[in-house]
Amino acid sequence: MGNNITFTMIKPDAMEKGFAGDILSMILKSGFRISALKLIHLTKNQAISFYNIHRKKPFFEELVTFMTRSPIIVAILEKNNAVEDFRKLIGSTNPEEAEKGTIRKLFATSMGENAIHGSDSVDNAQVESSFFFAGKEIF
Ligand code: 3AN
Repeated sequence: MGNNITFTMIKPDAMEKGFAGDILSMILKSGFRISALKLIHLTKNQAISFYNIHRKKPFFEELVTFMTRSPIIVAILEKNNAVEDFRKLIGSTNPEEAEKGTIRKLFATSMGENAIHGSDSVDNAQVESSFFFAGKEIF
């Protein structure tokens, strides 16, 4: 699949505020195709494992608590240059620095509660997609 897919999560803050529909609409209007999608409530172990690279960071515990707070939407998105284009669409990690019109500018509130995840590399897009989806769940 090369650089044609990215992985996303609509995070607890955005889900709780009812932004999922608007966010999915923006994603589709930006030319991404949804090739897998489901609603899940992350367990603590899943969150720890998914964010393993951040385990030494001071915000790690806060991140795990936040990500397990409410059900989230996880999805695989397909488009040419998906990883880079999706990072542009979601905006900077810090919503205050996110560009106008990006998902985080519109829907995120802070560095921690920043509404949405997007894979940061082509390799991670594959790893993260496989973390949540079996081959038969990807269309
Ligand atoms: P991004 O999601 O933009 O790739 P990363 O990979 O630096 O950002 O961070 C992963 C997640 O960790 C972020 N989405 C955010 O939820 C959380 N995070 C990052 N920095 C902070 C921070 N300073 N305080 C609280 N949470 C943070």
